[in-house]
Amino acid sequence: HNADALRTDLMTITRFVLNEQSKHPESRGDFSILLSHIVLGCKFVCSAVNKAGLAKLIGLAGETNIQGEEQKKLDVLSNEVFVKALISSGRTCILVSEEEEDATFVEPSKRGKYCVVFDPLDGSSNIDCGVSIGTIFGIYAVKDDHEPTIEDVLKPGNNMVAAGYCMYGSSCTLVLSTGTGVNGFTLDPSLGEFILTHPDIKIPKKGNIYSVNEGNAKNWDNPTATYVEKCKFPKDGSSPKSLRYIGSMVADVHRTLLYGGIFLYPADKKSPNGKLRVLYEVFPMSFLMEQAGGQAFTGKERALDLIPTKLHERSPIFLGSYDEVEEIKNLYAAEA
Ligand code: AHM
Ligand code: MG
Repeated sequence: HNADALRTDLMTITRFVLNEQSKHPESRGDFSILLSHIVLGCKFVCSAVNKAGLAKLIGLAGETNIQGEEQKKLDVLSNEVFVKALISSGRTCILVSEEEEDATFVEPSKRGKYCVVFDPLDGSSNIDCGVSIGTIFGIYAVKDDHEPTIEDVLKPGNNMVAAGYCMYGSSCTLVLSTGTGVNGFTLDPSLGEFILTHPDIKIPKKGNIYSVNEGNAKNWDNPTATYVEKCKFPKDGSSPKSLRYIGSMVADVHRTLLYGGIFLYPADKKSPNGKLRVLYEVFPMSFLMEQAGGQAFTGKERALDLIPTKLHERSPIFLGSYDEVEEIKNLYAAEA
């Protein structure tokens, strides 16, 4: 591409998805409409996150909102925005949010064929110090030959038709896959539009960065401990890897996707299923990794093959560059 053409012929996320959908003659634009509502939610949360530091200041000055309520917590606010945006799209039937115990079944008059699983604001422990946080989402298509039930969402990640995340960082970046590769869009605040900035993202086959909460090391299982030890003290003469851990999954996965390496939240003796949630953390990120040429493994199986039995189920996860995850898989295989 020549830079000038890009500057005047903007590939917005809407245009991009409409282009993709036009390759499927049966498509009636439902997905594009759903996505535009997700994008609206992301823009709202981005703006709220940017003002989060100031909201404190306003709070100190004794200001409350029109209803006289106290400032809502950002994760609660983000959840409300996404739920409302998704229902009003008229394209959803079931919603599963990290913020809500139960699934939401959309009333028949507003119902559509998609089920959306999401974590509206992941990494919220990072909000108060201004570190990057994000929204994660996955989308399933539900057959319309029956009344939607919880079983419609307890499906392997492999069944997802799309997945993505939006990172509220030094810039606001939305990374999306509809099952034909991965593309990244950056919000141009002056236009209020996400513009294609990272076409066809491929994760490097190998990587020099590992990303894990090493504070849990004393409780790790053997394969995890062996792998991390090898990152630090390689025996084959190669250089040790660098450690990067933000503690915000979207930011850690985003870096892994762009620079290569591995992100792991393994099982440990205290949390035998790790920490991260299958439906709206593990699955969408695993979907993106595979679509970018990487791998995602649970310690037992390919992450996208896992069949969840509960909405908020957790699973250990190892995801990233093909070769790094392959090494982990071999270590677990040797253990078995
Ligand atoms: P949250 O959903 O409560 O925000 O927790 C999820 C976050 C992820 O973003 C991150 O990868 C992980 O928790 C970090 O956990 P830890 O602090 O145990 O390292
Ligand atoms: Mg979360």
